[in-house]
Amino acid sequence: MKRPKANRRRFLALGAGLAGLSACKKEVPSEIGEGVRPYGERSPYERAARDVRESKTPGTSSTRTPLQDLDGMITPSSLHFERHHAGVPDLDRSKHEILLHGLVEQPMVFTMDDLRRFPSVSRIYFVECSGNSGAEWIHPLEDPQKASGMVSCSEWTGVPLSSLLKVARLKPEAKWIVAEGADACLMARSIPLDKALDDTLVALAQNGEPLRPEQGYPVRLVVPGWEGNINIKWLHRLHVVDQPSMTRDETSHYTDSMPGGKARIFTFDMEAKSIITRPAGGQKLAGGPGTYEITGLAWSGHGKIERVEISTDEGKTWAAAELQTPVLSKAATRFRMAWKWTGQATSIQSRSIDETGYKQPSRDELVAARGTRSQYHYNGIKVWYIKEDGSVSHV
Ligand SMILES: Nc1nc2c(c(=O)[nH]1)N[C@H]1C(S)=C(S)[C@@H](COP(=O)(O)O)O[C@H]1N2
Ligand SMILES: [Mo]
Repeated sequence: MKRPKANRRRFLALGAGLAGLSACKKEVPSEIGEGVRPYGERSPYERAARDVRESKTPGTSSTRTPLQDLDGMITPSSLHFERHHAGVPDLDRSKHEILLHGLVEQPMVFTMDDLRRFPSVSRIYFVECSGNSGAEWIHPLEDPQKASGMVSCSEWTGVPLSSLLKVARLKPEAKWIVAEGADACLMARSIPLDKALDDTLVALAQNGEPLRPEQGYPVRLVVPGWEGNINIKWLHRLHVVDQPSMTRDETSHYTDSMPGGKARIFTFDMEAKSIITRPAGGQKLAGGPGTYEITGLAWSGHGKIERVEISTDEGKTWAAAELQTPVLSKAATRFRMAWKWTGQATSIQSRSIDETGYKQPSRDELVAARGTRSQYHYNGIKVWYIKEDGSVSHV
C-alpha cells in the first residue's frame, strides 16, 4: 500500500514543476520507413559510448561504461566496460577447448559443444574491476563514467564450475583452482575451492547471446561479487592444486598497498558501493528549481543491497531511496528518489548498506583505514556538488 501512495505524490510533485502543454504539433511521416534487418542497432540519435583509455603498452587498454546514460540494472553488452591485459584474442568457438587437470581423478578436455550438454543456469551479476574509481584515492573524478565506469551488470548463462569438477572428481588434496586465459599474457588467478564449488560460473553467454569477444568469447569465468581480474576471460585451462600459485596477477598486481609498507593480498570481495548517476558531474538541472529524479546504482559483492540512503543537504540528513525490484544478490541495484531542488547550492550523495550490515564508508573513513596508496578497492561515498545555476560537478 505504501508504494502507490509514494508514486502518486511523486507524480503530482513532478506535474507542478513542469511547463504545461501549450501547443501540440505532430509530424507524421508520409513515406514508409526503413525495412527489417537481421541484427538490430540503436537509434542513430543515441550516442552513449564507452570511453577508451589506451596505455603505452599495446593491448593493456580499458574502456568504461557510461553509467550516466543507463537505465535499469542491465548494462547493454555493447557498453559493458572492458579491461584487457594483452588485447582481445581472435578465438574460434569450434576450435576452443578447456583443459581441466591437476588434483583430479579424471583429467578432462571440454569443447564448447561439450559444455552445452551440461545443465545450464542464467544469473544476473555485476563485474567490477578492483581498479574502478582507483584515482579517487587521490582526487575526485568528474562524472559517473570516469569515477565508476569499470562496473557493469549482465545476465550470464553457463555451466556451474562445480559441475565440471564433479565430472573430473576432485582428489582430497584439492584446495585451489588456477584459471588461465588464452590471451597472450596467459592471465591466471588462483581461486579457493569453496568459491569454485559455490557460485562460480563457466559462462558462454551474456544478455541472451554468445559472449562478446571483449568479454571473453567463447567462454569466461564469472566469479560473482569478486574483483574483476579473477573473472578470467577466454578461459582455456583449469588447474586443480593444493595451494595458490602466486601468479603475477595476484602478487605484483592486485595486491593493495597499505600504510606502513604492508600490503593486502587476495582481497577478493568487492564491498558495497553506490553512485548517483543522474544528476551527476557534467550534467545540469536545466529546468531551474523544481522536482527532479535522483537515480543511481548500488552493488555489493557480499550479497543483496539492503538499503540505499541519499543526502541532498551536504550529508546532514539521509533518506531511504526506492529500490527497483527484484533486488538480486551480487547484481547492480537501481535506486530512485524524487527530489525538490530549491535552487540553492548544495551537494548530493548516496551510501549503500548490504544484507550483511556493511555500510559504504565515506572517503575519510576509507582513507583512515587503508591510506591512499592502494589503487584498488576504492568504494568511498561519491559526492556531487550542485551550483546555483544548476550545473553539477565533482568539486
Ligand atoms: N584472460 C584475461 N582475463 C581477464 C583479463 C585479461 O586481461 N585477460 N582482464 C581481467 C580484468 S582486470 C577485469 S576487470 C575483467 C574485466 O572484464 P570485462 O572486460 O568483461 O569487463 O576481466 C578480467 N579477466
Ligand atoms: Mo581489472
